[in-house]
Order: sequence, then C-alpha cells, then structure tokens
Amino acid sequence: MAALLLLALAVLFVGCSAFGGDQNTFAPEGDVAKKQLEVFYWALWPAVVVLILVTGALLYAVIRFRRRSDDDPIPKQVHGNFRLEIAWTIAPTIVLLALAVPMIAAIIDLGGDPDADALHVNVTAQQFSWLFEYPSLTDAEGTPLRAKVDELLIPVDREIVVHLESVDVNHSFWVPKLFGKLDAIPGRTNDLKFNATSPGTFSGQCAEFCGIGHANMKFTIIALEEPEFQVWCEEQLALEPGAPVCQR
Ligand SMILES: [Cu+2]
Repeated sequence: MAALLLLALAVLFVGCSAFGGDQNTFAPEGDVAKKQLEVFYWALWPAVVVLILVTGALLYAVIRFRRRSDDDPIPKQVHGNFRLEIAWTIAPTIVLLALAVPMIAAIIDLGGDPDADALHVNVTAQQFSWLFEYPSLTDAEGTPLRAKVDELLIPVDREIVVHLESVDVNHSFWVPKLFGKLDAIPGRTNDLKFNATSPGTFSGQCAEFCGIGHANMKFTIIALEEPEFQVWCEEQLALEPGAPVCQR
C-alpha cells in the first residue's frame, strides 16, 4: 500500500515544473504573470490557514468527544449556539472582503488601457496552430508583418497587446511564465496585455481541448532586446536599416 502511494506521488510530481520545466507559473518572467501569481498567493495562504483551523477543530472534536463504553446510548442533544453562529458568519465575511481589495485592484490594473507605445499583435487560433500578425508593422505596400506559424517575436520590456481570435472552435492562449489563459472564441475578439521582463524563449500551448491535434497545439514567444527586434522587423519587411515603422 505504501509503495503504491509512493509510486502515485512520484508520477504526480514528475509533472511539476518546479523541477526545471519551462511552463511554470511559479517562475513568472513578465509583469502580468507576476501580478497573477501575487493574487494567487493572496487566495492561497488564507485558505491554508482556514484549512488548518477547520481540520484541527474537526480532529479535536472527533477525538475529544468520541463515544466511550460507559456513555449513554443517546448523547446530550444540542440545538444551535447563537454566539458561534454569529462568529462563523462574520469571520468568513471579513476574510472575503479583505481578499476582495487586492483582487479587484489587480483586475482593474490588468484590464486598464494599454501604453501608448504598446506593440499590437493579432493572434489567430486555428486547429491546430497559431498565426501572428503585427498590424502596425507594415512594408512599403502596406502589408503587415507576419511571424512564423507558432512563433511570436516580441521586444523585451515593452507592452504587447494581443487581439485574439479563432477561426474554427474554442482555443485558449497561454504562456505560463508570461500571462494566464485567455480563450479564443469564434466570432469575437478578446484582448490581453503582457510583457516579458527578460529576454528568452517562453513556451505556450493551447489550454482548451480543441480536437484531435490539441496536444500538439504549442507555440513559442521569443523576447528579444529592442534593437535586435528592430533588425528582425526590418529584415522581414525588406526595409532599410532604421526604418521608422520598426522603431519603438
Ligand atoms: Cu486549440
């Protein structure tokens, strides 16, 4: 039995990205992911305290008031306790109200207007890949820049605004180190702001089961330093070095 339990735990922990995986929400590398992790901890720690208090009280009651051999067959009958009932109504209300303050503040913050110099990206989800287009980065003919399928390049430390659409079924856009999930729904556009605070490669994937190829619907976001991003932009659009359209 113990061996089985150990095996089950081992299988479970293999999936933990704390052991070096790169889809780790506990190792955020963007301001949005950091804020979302903060909010998660706001909910987690009070819940842990409540869990310990409730489980402790339960275990105490089970052991302290267990049936003994010399007990009467019918225990003392108790109906209601006004003070206790008031206490366990007011205490959770205070906890929930206190938690609402940082959480609502975070929701307002994350949903605010984008920066004036934010880079906009149109993201289209389809079975089973992701298409990325930069509406403001256009070549001489006005055709917008498109990144490779499943590979979005962004400048580091700059706000990116995603306009997310789907052409077929529901998908979900998710890069654990940069931002939480956002659904891609046919017929509507969902927006998301994020940034990367360090250069690097961040892996993401579709987080909504969307068909037989769902598991392979992965993509990568590559964050480059601003000058490198500009060089890449100029090359892709076949523009002269220093072309204004690629400048921040
Ligand atoms: Cu999908």
